[in-house]
Amino acid sequence: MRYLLICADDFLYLLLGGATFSEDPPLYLVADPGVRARIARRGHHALSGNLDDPAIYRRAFRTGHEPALLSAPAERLPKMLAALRSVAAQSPVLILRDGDPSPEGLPAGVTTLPASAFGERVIQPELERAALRGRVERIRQHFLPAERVLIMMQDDPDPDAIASALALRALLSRNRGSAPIATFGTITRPENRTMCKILDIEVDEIQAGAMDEYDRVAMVDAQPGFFQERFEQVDLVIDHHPEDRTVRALLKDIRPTYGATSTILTEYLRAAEVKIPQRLATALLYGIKSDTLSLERSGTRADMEAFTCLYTLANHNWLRRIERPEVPQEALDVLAHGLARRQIVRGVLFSHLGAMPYVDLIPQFADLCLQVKGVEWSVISGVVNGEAHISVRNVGYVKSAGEVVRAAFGDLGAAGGHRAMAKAVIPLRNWVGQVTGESVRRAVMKRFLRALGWNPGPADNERG
Ligand SMILES: [Mn+2]
Repeated sequence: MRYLLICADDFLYLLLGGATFSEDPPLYLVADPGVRARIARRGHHALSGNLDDPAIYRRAFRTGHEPALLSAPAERLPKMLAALRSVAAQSPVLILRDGDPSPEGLPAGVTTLPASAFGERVIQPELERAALRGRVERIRQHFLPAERVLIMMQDDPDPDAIASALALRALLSRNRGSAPIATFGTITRPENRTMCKILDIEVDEIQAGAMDEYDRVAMVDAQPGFFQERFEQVDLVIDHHPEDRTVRALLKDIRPTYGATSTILTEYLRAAEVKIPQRLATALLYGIKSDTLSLERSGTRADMEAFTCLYTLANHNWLRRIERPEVPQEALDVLAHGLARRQIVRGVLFSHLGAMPYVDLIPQFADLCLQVKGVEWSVISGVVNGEAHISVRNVGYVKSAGEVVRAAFGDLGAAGGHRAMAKAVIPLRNWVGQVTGESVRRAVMKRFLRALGWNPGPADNERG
């Protein structure tokens, strides 16, 4: 279907620069024969004539359903529209209008687009991209002469840090040998280790002294002040945590409003037009997903845009394997036991899985149990390597899971989380009294219900 572009002078032609819109080349309708000739000389289609007269529209419309874009001063619009409508009553019409408020009395089927939309939707993002390109260029120039670059992450790197480090290395066109990704700590969380394994990412565990071997040090998803080790000065900091005022970095980009550092790096790669391979896209997408709980927590517009771009580039099979680790068959027996012994008290589903080797299973089971009809909270506990792990989920419109878990278990060990998910990890030696599977189960229930403000009575106990 061909588009009709209607404007007395060559404004639309200059603005659109020969845009094609659809398979059929567009047709320009202008008032001035000289403008028509100029457009035609450049190989585009144009008609000229009186734009207030139906005659020109009779020549232009083939079906009467062609979309028309119209640009004219407000006072001239009604006549032009009337002439157009007399020929094509059904044509969708878009009016590009100047700064004046929307003209009144426009007939039905007419949509308006303010000229300022070009500024906001086209020019401004491009200016931002140009600024980002400049920033990327400065970073590249600074790192260019270095023989060895160190990319540092926090002590127990999370997916956002790992993905950001990988992206920075790609941005600097370096490899593992010339720019290792490192931490002073170690990756502890199983899903983060799975991420590195599936995406083939090597993270080096180094000592503070090893930093002397590098010509340049960059830091992602962290700032020098977050470390126990002292940094004289680092070359680059890219982060989204609140800024530590003492940051000493030659170059820094700290954006606390962003949900993930991976979003900043995705913007860099796009601005610099670096191809994002599948492995890197999957890492960055997972980085954003895990830091923002799939955009549910502190995800901004920027995070969503990066997410959308990465979503089409990522390998979703790898992502699924990282996010949903395989369940060993023996674990099914643990689950079966837990399901059979579940207790539901006032919408809270409790299940204690006892001593078991699969720490991942506890949060997975907590997710599953929240789907049970009538359940608003799921509280799943298990004992792994001498520690009680408690995973809590809720439906989101009740008390904050993080606060309740802190109130219930904060005096015994690490406890905390967010609105809808939280966890506690408690060394068994911290439980008062004799520790048996049964006592952990009962203590979890009692403490949790008390933190919710309920005192469990026998009448509340029901087998779900
Ligand atoms: Mn982060």
